[in-house]
Amino acid sequence: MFTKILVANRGEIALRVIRACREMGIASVAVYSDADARAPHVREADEAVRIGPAPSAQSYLKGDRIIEAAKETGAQAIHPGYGLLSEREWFSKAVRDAGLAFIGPPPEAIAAMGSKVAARQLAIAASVPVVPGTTEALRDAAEAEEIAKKFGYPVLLKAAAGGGGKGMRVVREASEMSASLDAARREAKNAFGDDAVYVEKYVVGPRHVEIQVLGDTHGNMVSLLERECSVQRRHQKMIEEAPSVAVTPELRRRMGETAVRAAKAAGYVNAGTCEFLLDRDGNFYFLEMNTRLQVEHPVTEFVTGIDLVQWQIRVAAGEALPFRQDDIVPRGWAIECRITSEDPANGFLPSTGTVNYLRVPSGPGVRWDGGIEAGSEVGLHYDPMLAKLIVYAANRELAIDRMHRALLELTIDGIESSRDFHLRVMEDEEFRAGAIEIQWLERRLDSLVGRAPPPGTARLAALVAALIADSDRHVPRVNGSAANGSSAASSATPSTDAWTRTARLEALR
Ligand code: MV4
Repeated sequence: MFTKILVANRGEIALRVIRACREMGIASVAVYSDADARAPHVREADEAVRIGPAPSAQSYLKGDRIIEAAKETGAQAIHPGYGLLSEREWFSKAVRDAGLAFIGPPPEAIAAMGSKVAARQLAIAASVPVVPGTTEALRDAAEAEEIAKKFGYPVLLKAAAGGGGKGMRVVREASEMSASLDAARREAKNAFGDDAVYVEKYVVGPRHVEIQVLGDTHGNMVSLLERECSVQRRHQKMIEEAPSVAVTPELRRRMGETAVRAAKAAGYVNAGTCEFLLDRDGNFYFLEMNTRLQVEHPVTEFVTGIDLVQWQIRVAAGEALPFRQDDIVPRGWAIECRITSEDPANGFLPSTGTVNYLRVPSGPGVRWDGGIEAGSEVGLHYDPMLAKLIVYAANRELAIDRMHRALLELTIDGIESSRDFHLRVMEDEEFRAGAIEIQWLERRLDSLVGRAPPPGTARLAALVAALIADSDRHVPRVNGSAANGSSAASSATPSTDAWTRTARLEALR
């Protein structure tokens, strides 16, 4: 086993990896930019190395500098976390070439899944179901119309070099094809420098369900079951859960086998995730594979009882997985809310400032994976995700109630956050019924963040009522009656001193 690991990341995921190292008796090395000199991950690691100025391009993306830091400190392995260098084929290779272990997949597996079209072709070759369509670049609108006629409208034009939804266009009838193809081509060219576009049948109203896989260097690969990630906005996930209300034991088995087959076809080792669309009839289609540890891995850890980061480390050190597929059974329900420094009431505008007060939820079944503390500066250099709040309970209803309670315990002062938005979702009848799909959040956003009264409504409403009654009592009297004419009602209100009024105002704020 390794005795020292360098963590090539920041924020909550760096802390997550450092915690796993500490539990395993492995020393950890943090790296940091100037903006993070006093960040929690730097303090919690056993050692820390400064790698450059605040911008990621001059610090956390400097792979060579990070590999150098690993050698200087005597680390034998590098954990890349997610984002940043985690899915760069060259970095996985450079780490290996430096004689260090990359705690993630080999460069060949990253390359095999890196291009969406290559992944689609690999899936087809491995009899993994994909959405019906082509993989060849379309020549012109006439060809596109011919193919669309075969599959039936609506169809979806996708950029061959694509990802993140760029260069995607839904085409509902033949008359729209020519203009949509031009638009998709233009967008693809701008985003990827490649205007190749292909066509798929458009899946209407699907869920985004993904399967976690874990493989070792001895040829063992297991499915660690599904996560439901449909609650997303502009391809940014907001809430994830495990298991999925839409997945039966039989579907779980088939999706798991399929994901393992896709991963094996790519020569995959370590933790990875196969993304699927699951349609209303229970058909599933492979979309792509994420060749990293994902943000939402904790929900899988809760329902499987398996520590994914510890197993990533063991697998990278050459250990064989001790569990068989039959051992992996979901137990209970887990939900994760991403706490971001975005203002839901303002179109999710990024918010910056100093966290001057932080109250972190705790109690039964609550896990806080955070990267901030009181005093943290939140700027625009890095991802707006501040923390993840994850809860675990016996079933979905109890998990939602528990998440609601945990969110009520959360206070972040100094910056706007997604906290109130998550409270609203936990109170939402459709969400509680599990009636979610990939368009659900964007369809419901206005009613969730609109002018409706704020969450925790009953208690707040009582406070507002008390305040109004109170202010009535203190309205200057004109001609012996309250200026607003409410003297009869207010005279029944018990008197309240200035200190209590201030406290109530604070609570409201
Ligand atoms: C689709 C689709 C419907 N039909 N393909 C979006 C990003 C890219 N990775 C694949 N995406 C989609 N492909 C067909 N044939 C709908 C989406 C999609 C989506 C997929 C997963 C999670 C969120 C999404 C949000 C919008 C669209």
